[in-house]
Amino acid sequence: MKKKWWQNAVVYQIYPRSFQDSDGDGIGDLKGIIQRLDYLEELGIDAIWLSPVYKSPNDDNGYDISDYEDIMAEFGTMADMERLIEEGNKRNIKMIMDLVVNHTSDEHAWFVESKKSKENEYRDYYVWRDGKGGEVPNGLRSTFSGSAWEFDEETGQYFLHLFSKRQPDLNWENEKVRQAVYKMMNFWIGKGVGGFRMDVIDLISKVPDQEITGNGPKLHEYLQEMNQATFGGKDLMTVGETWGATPEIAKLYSNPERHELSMVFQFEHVGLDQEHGEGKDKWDLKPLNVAELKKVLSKWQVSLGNEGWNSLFWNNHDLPRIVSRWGNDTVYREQSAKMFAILLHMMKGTPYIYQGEEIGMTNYPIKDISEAEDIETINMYNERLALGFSNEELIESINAKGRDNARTPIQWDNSANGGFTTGTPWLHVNPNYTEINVENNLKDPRSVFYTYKKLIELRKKNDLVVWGEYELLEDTPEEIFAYKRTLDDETWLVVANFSETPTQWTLPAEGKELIISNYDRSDVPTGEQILKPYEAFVIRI
Ligand code: TEU
Repeated sequence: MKKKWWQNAVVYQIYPRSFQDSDGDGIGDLKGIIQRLDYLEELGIDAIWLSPVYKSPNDDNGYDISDYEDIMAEFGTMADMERLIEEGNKRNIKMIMDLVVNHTSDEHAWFVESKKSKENEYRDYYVWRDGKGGEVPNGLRSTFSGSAWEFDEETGQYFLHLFSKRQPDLNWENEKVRQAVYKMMNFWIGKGVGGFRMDVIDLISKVPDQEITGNGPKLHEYLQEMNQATFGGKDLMTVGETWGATPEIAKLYSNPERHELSMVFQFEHVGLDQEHGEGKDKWDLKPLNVAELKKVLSKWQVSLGNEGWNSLFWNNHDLPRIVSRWGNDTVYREQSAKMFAILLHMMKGTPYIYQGEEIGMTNYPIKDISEAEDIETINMYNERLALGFSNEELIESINAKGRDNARTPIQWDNSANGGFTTGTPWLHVNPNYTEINVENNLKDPRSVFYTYKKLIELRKKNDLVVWGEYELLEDTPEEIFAYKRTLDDETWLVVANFSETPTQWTLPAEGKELIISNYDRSDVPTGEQILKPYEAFVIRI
């Protein structure tokens, strides 16, 4: 495989609304991001995945775009955006744009036209169907609750929306839609961006009448067409969000010979703490089984081989904070946060850090639904309440899985609102900002931040981290997650105690050098060990 810049890169995701406010309106903005670029340079990242910054009525915080070639007024102007790209490039930080093209906002000019009449030249930009016997066309459901079909009084037809009813799905069958998207992508490429993160890209080819929405028949054809028309041959990075990917499907996207994407986000590990089956989804909680996690992550590590590339992540703006989810966000917060960092960043693939993860930020538990901002959460709450679920169990699910958990403002220092804004923040700031914040992390050489920084450095300095073979050690106590990375004649052993009880284990080889650890250790671990709560280390063996 020909080596690419993004194969030894580390990407940092910014959710602009919650990153840094520069003008006191309580909403993060582009100038705020520019102010913090030096901090990100200090961390050592190579690229920023910027959640959507385009013009949007914010029904889904920017994932409902009304103009792809304009900037959301709350975030700034196109001139600010150009400066952000330039200031990033000066620091070798590329801007990866969020490409949300499965749907637009209902305020996008295309949809405004499309709604006007059945004969309108933009009618076919979206998916319109007649009802069946006065009912919706079929049983397709929206991810944000309820039917995926919405009736339009004026023209007497239903339009498809796999997300909110203010996010109508584009009709990718229409060649004009595809060409308009490619033109817009080239507009951004012309501005010097480093690539694209493609929102729910596995949904773009669908056969709505057969209720096929994911992994549709023309998906890969469209991606090859897009590649040719836009970023192909341009050394840009692309990552597709693909909830429905298996390793075999991931190879279709990311095998360089197929000329589609650099890599995809797969979500198999993300689903391990939910019940599966009819009517069940992420809100139906189940405890994580560590053995399953080891199996799933290891499967992805080995199965892509040279025919694809992995992305590595615990967190994003849709997922709860990992330290609260599968670690311990009170007594062992720092230890478990560092354990997750070590486990993930020593794997093969491109790691993604979600803003605040690098300082060990935690979930924000709400007491009442009135505190929720996220449309997915609010719709689910109303739907399930009507179905007879209790308020208590719904709040429990929301606190475990709700998207607001990851969206609380970044805690920069211990001044009011964690230094995020001088105004009223759009979403509650976690009160633990007085303790957990960037300033405290930067002052303390033992902080979570410096573990991330060191892990990034290790990746830059050691080909083994980027290219080494991965091998899971099967013969361990269940809560010990241990794997080897090997390149040529060098082998590193990564060991993590995925539990808050001390666990005994005898290392399978002699430790020769301690590479990194999350407890202060002056020795090189070797022989029998009693691993402390969430203890993790990497040794050369
Ligand atoms: O997410 C896709 C998606 O399916 C999520 O809604 C996901 O299922 C859910 O949050 C997990 O519970 C992408 C974006 O990342 C998300 O923020 C958007 O809301 C969504 O697409 C629609 O654009």
